This record gives sequence, structure tokens and C-alpha cells, in this order.
Amino acid sequence: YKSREIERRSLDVDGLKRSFLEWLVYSVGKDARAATRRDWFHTVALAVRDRVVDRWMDTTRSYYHEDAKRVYYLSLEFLIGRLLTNSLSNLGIINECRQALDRLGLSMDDVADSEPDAALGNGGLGRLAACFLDSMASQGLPGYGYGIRYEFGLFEQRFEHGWQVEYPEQWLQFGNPWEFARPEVLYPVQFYGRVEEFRDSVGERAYRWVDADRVLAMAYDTPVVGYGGDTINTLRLWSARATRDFNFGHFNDGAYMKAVEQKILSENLSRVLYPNDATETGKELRFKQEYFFTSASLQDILRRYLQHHTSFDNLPNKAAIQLNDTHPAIGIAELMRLLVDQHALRWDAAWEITRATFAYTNHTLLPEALEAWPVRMVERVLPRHMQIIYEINAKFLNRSKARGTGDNAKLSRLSLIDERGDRRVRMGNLAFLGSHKVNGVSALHTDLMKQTVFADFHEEFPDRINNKTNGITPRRWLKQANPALSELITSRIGEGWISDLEQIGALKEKADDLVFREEFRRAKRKNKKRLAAYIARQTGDEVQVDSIFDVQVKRMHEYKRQLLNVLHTVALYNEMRDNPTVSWVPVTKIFAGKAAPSYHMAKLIIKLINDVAKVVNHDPSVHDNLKVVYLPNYNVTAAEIIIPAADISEQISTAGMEASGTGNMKLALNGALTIGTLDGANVEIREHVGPDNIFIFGMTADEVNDLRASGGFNPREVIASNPSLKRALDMISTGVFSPDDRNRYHPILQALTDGGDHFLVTADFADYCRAQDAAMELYRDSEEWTRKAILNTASMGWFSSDRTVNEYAKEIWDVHPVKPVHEG
Ligand code: 26Y
Repeated sequence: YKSREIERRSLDVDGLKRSFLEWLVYSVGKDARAATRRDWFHTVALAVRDRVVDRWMDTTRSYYHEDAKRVYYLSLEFLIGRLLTNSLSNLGIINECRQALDRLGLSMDDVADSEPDAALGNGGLGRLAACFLDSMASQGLPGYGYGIRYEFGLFEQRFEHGWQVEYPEQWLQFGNPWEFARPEVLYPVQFYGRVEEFRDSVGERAYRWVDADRVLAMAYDTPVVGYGGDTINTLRLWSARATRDFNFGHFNDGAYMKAVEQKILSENLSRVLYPNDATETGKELRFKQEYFFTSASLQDILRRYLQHHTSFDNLPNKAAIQLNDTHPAIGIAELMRLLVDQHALRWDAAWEITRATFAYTNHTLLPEALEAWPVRMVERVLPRHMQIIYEINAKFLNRSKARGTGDNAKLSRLSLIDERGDRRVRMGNLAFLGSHKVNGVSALHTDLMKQTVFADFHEEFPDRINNKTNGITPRRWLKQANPALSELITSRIGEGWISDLEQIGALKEKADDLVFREEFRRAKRKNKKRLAAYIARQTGDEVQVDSIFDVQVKRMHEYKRQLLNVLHTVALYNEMRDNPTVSWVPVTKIFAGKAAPSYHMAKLIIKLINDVAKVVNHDPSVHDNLKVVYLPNYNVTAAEIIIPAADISEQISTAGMEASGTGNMKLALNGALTIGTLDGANVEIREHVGPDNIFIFGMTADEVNDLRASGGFNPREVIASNPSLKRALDMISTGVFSPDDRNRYHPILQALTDGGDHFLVTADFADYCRAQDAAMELYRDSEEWTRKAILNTASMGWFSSDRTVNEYAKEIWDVHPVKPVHEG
């Protein structure tokens, strides 16, 4: 037994190899001759997990013994991707593992490729949560993630005749070796029913929630391995389980099956991730998901707190709860309910504790993304919470009135209830009011929050809004995704940059070093070859490694303006055909990204890109100087292949609409030059890399605002005065790219003309083309291009999520690193 225990911890090649063989036989139940690649993946993952468990327990125990203040990151999304390479790399045993597999005649890359992505998120918000988990663990911060263990993650995207088609994504089909089921960690979560008033022991009015339906939340824990393997934190995801208390009415009727049916349906709560990343659709199941995981998480947080404490006064000193957007904002009413109804606290004391515990991050200003649940639904699904929200609102509005706050118009804007039309609960207002800090995710976005959605609240609470510019983890997005560049960097400046990305600034002085430039180009070329092979496998397209890889990868949305990029593509195609004797810089336009299944315009733009690709890629008159590729099923794993290979990073949203962006950071860190608007974190990226090393174009957020305030503009005039734009649009509208359905793109043309071009595609077109031309011109000068690319990589140190998380820790959470005590 003893030797087995040591074996489980051994980190050398022999120990790993013996461990693999043991796991393969005794847990996966296969013989080495019969094992598939997937069997080997499970085998290796289980063996790696062994190397994590002791230190995981040490970490948890250390937090407990120190009674450390913990931060709880509540998020409906965690876009994690694969974990094998990440765990091995953070444990520092990736080479040992590779060698051990070598000795078994296996390729580490094949084994790693058998892991499905954990795609429990839509895009930026979910990926940010995953980067924060890595950064908290890597810096020894006591941070827990709380979310939902969706059985189906984000849908799989395929193209059928160029149209997006969605397929269910079954990441759990073959089991998940990373998680630990905790059937004993089980909390009841209630829905529906009604509220009863009664007198408590001292004769005060009190309330209880009765006749409610019950579901159980069961915990699944995944260890989060910090860099260096010292701290192993926990991601706890909840899965819905039916209760076993049967409705005896049904029983007596002999309707046993009906009762069981109800039970089965209650487990749908954790079945599937909603695939919308901007448009709130008001679905009851979504609201129930939000409450389900928030309630379970809060019950768990209070249980942990009560292990050391008897009064709740200290809760804000022991727990910081961060709301990742408003999705868990119902937690504010839930904590009030738990404190007041279940633990008999006085309202005012409970409210003070609640507000001191919660903080809220806003990720979007788009009005259609702001959650506002119909009052009629909230009072049906969560009747006690609706009462509590009314109470919070009444107390707040009365106090504001008493303080002489503004007029009725302002009070109705501050209200938690939107009284216009069907009455709705404004979750953003609830989150703001129930939090001691509220933050935006880039400097520009935070300013705009103060000026727009939260202007009234900012006037009332001028110290509450603060900025926390997003960041990305350099472990996944440079060290793991780009080994070629990572090794080059480490060869010159050592490996300190991996846990202290500011050190990468030391590369700036290498930008003029011709040898370094050559090696930098070689690393990029290697990554481009890898991507070219991936493209060939995925789409059958052949692309030239020596062309500019011009990359736009992100969710499909009109405000992100993939349409602007396609229009430029068509214009460039025309120029190349018109001037066949010019020696063009070859360009490969690479797109990837999913559209929400019900977002028809976004799906039509995908089809347009695929239609343009079909025409351009088969036109001999452009001599392979232009290729257009749309890679299907963009996810974290695809990003890890695409991003290191990019020459150009497209960050071209309508100014004022992209809260931050984080793909912009990943691409610049990997040596791509940005073509972008002054939007989101692009503004700060420009400040760090310097205006000479980025291509900025287009209207500013202020200009956009002024233009809209003055009643907009006439896109037809803009189109008429720009022949290349007019020609591109005419080609699209006359069916050059859709000979089988000439009217296919009518809705797009309509939106750009009669529709008023809300996203200012035509308004920014000319300046965008100018920026594109400048980039293409620069690419001819390979030395100069490389110099700027190096300066981009070297200037991105500040955009590490380690920096971001530290700012949260100091300025919002007041949590401090804990050094785990390792036993044994
Ligand atoms: C309410 C529901 C439909 C909804 C679901 C998901 C609304 C929004 C979202 C996701 C939003 C999101 O991903 N926002 C992105 O957050 C990133 C991290 O802060 C930002 O970098 C990015 O600009 C922003 O669009």
C-alpha cells in the first residue's frame, strides 16, 4: 500500500509510465493492445489527477486552518477547453509525460487530442472566468469558481451548404476524468409555491416560503492547478438531481409514473448551456438555472463560513462574492432571504452584510443584453424573492426621495422595477444596489458605464464604479498554445515571464536584433504551417504559408462587424482582378466563430463569408493571392491553433460597443499586429504597444455618440461616393456570390441602407481599407514587420490576468495569498 501511494505521486518518467499501465488496466479496464487513444487519454488524465490530489487537499486544508478570506467567483459560464496539457504544464511534468508515453509507443499530441473541450461558456465572459481561475490558483489566492455542470456545453457548429447548423455537444459522453462527484454535498433548491406570513418568537412579522417544488443541487469538483502546482483551487459545478419526496396525492391516484416523470423533468435544470451571448430571451428555464446555481453556491458558502463562526457579522471579512455579470444577481435577494428568513437576522443588518459581500462586474452596455425578468414570472417562480426585491426597492427609493434625489423621472430610472409596459425586474440595478463595488472591464467601457447605463446610480454612489481591465493567462495563451515562441522567449530572458508577464518587456531591446527577428519569424512560420495543416483537415482549403494570415475569430455579432471585413475582402478581390500585373502581397482571410442559433442576421453573414470564399478561392484570375477560410466550430482548442499563427488581428467593432475584448490581447501577445477601432481594451493596447505598432482606424466612441445624437447619417450617400464599396455591395446584391438565390443577401443590403446602418459599417469602410492597405504595404518589409510584431509581444505584459486578478484582490475583494502547508 505504502509503495503504491508513493507511486501515485512520482513525477519521473518511470513512475509515470508504471502509473499509466496500472490505471489503464485497473481503472479503464483495458489491455495495452486493445486500448484506444481515448482510453489512453483517460488513463493519463487519471494518473495526472493523482499527482494533484494531495496538494489539492493541502490547499483546501490550509485555507480552512487559516480561516482565510475566500473569493467566490459566481459565473454561469466557464469556458475551460482542454485540461491535460494545462495540468501537465502547470505541474511542470509535460516532458516527463511525453517521454513516458514515448516509451509506450504513444504520441503525447495524439493523446491530448482525444480530450473533448469543456465548452461551458459562450465567449469572452466565460473564457475570462477560466483565465481568472488559472490566475487565482497561480498566485496562491483562495479563489473558488461556482457554476453549472451542463450536460451539453455550447453547441457544435457545422456548415451545411455554407449555412451554420447546430449539433448537441456531448463532452461527458465518455466520462470526465478530471471531476470528483460529491454525492454528499447536496442542497435543496426551491421553486414556485407561496409565501406565508407569521409572527416570530418576539412577535415580529416574518415570512416563510411554502408548498414549493424542490430540486437538489449536487456538487462536482474539479481541481484548478496553479502554475508550479503549489496551490490547487476548486471549481465546484452543480448538477440537478431529483428529490425522492413523492407527491402522495399522485401515489394514491395510482399515478406513480406521473410523479416520476415530474422528478425526471426537474433534472433538466443543468441540461444545457443557453447559446445566446447578447440577446436575453426571457426564458423561464434560464432564470431557474440562474437561481439554481446561485442558491446552491450561497448555501455552500454559508455552510463553510459557519464551520468557524456563529454570527454573520464577519461574513464580509471571510467571503467576497463576485457576480460575473447579472446572471447570478438573484443571489442578492437569496442571501437576504437566507439571512432574514432562515437565520433570523434583522433586515438592516442583513442588508449591510449582503452589500459588503457582493461585487458585480458588468460586461456589456448593449441594451438587448441587459437582463430584465418579467415581474409576473419572478413572483411565480420565486415568490419570496419578489417580495424581498420590492422591499429593497421601497427602502432605497424612499431614502433617495428623503435625501432629495432628483425628480420622479430619475427615481423611476433608479427603480429595480421597470414600470414601462409589462413590469420587469432590472437585474443590473439590483446587482448595482446590492454590491459595494461595480466594475467595467476596460477603461473606455467603465467610463461609458458612468455616462450611460449607470449614470444615475453613479451620481448616487460616486465611489462604487471602478475599472478592472481584463487580462488573459499567459500560461494557456502563450506557454501552452505557442511552444515555438515560448521556447524562443525563454532562451533569451529566462522563464520568469510565465508567472510575471511584465518581464516579457525585456524583449523590447531584441526588436532590433536581426538574429532574434529571424528566429521570431521562424516560430511564426512554424505556427502558420500548423494552422495550414489544420485548415486543410477541416475545410479542404489549401492556403499559402507565405501569405498574410489575417484573422478574425470571435462570436458572430453585427457590432463586431465581420461584415466590414467581408466587404473589404470583396473590394480587395476586385482590385486584384483589375490589376493582375501588380505583385500583390498574398492574403489569407481567416474567420471563425459561432452565431446564436436564433440570430438570423449573424447566420446570414456566415453564409455570405462562405459564399464569397467559394467564388474567390476558385477564381484563377487572382492567382492564389487571395484565399478566404471560415473554420467551423471555433472553440478554445481551435483558438490555441489559430491565434499563434496570426499576422493580423481584426478588432473592428463599432466604437463604444465592445466592452473589452480579450482575443485582441491573445493575438497581440502572440505577435499579431492589430487592425482595430478605438474600442474596448484596444485603446489600452494602443497605449502599451505604441501608436506606431498598431493600425487604428474609424470613428471614435464620442464621434459615434455624436453622430447618433444628431440623427444618424445617410449611408446611401456614403456608398454612392465610394466606388469600391458600391461595387462590392452591388456584387452581393446582384447575386455574384449567390447565383442560386440572387435575393439571399437582401436583408444585409437593407440593413446597410434603409436600415440606417446602425453599426456604421459603411461609415468606417474607407478608413478601414486605408488601414488594411497600410498593413499590406508594411508586410512587404519583412524586417520592419517583424520588429513591430516583436514589440507587440514584448509590450503585452500588463494584459496578464494575473495583474487583473491582483487588482480585484486588492481593490475589491481584500483577499491575500495563502501558502499551502504540504504534508507528507
Ligand atoms: C443575458 C444573456 C443572453 C447573456 C449571456 C452571455 C448576455 C451576455 C453574455 C456574454 C457576454 C460576453 O461574453 N461579454 C464579453 O465579455 C468579455 C469579458 O469581459 C469582454 O471582453 C467582451 O467585450 C464582452 O462582449
